[in-house]
Amino acid sequence: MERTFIAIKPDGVKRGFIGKILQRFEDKSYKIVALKMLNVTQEQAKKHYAEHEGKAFYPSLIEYITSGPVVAMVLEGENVVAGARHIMGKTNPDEADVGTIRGDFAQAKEYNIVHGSDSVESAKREIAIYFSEDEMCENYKTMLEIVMGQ
Ligand code: IDP
Ligand code: MG
Repeated sequence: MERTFIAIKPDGVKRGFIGKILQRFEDKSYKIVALKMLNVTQEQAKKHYAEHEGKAFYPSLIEYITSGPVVAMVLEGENVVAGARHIMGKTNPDEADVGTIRGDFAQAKEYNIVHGSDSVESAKREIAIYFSEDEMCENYKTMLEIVMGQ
């Protein structure tokens, strides 16, 4: 089963959207396999956003993601990487559809309130930056798994 890494960014936490954002993913019946609140360190931020190093927005991106606590999670489900990004909406909230998290709750690309891995490979890499193996809680069944007999 596919896994992805999601983070509610500091603006999402400060604006009080933890519950609403979690609800969107729970509504889709993705399984929450790990969940925690943490202050992202400089080291974690630089690893996470290594692909953007050198770009004009990189310094402010590192400042933004380390500006307050984030809520980090690992979600599991069928095609969850693409599905979660669909629920999040486009990077630029101006272009994100209404009904998506960014479309509904964000205005600017710089403050787009949520992160989601863009591929299965990125997900593996990002999960390892924020979680250890013993923080994974997969040994329970969601209602969907029970209904599907999984
Ligand atoms: P993604 O978060 O949708 O995968 P990426 O292109 O990977 O988008 O960019 C990572 C993050 O960097 C974005 O979520 C956003 O916070 C920030 N970002 C991306 N492009 C810009 C930009 O042009 N200006 C300012 N910030 C940006
Ligand atoms: Mg990205």
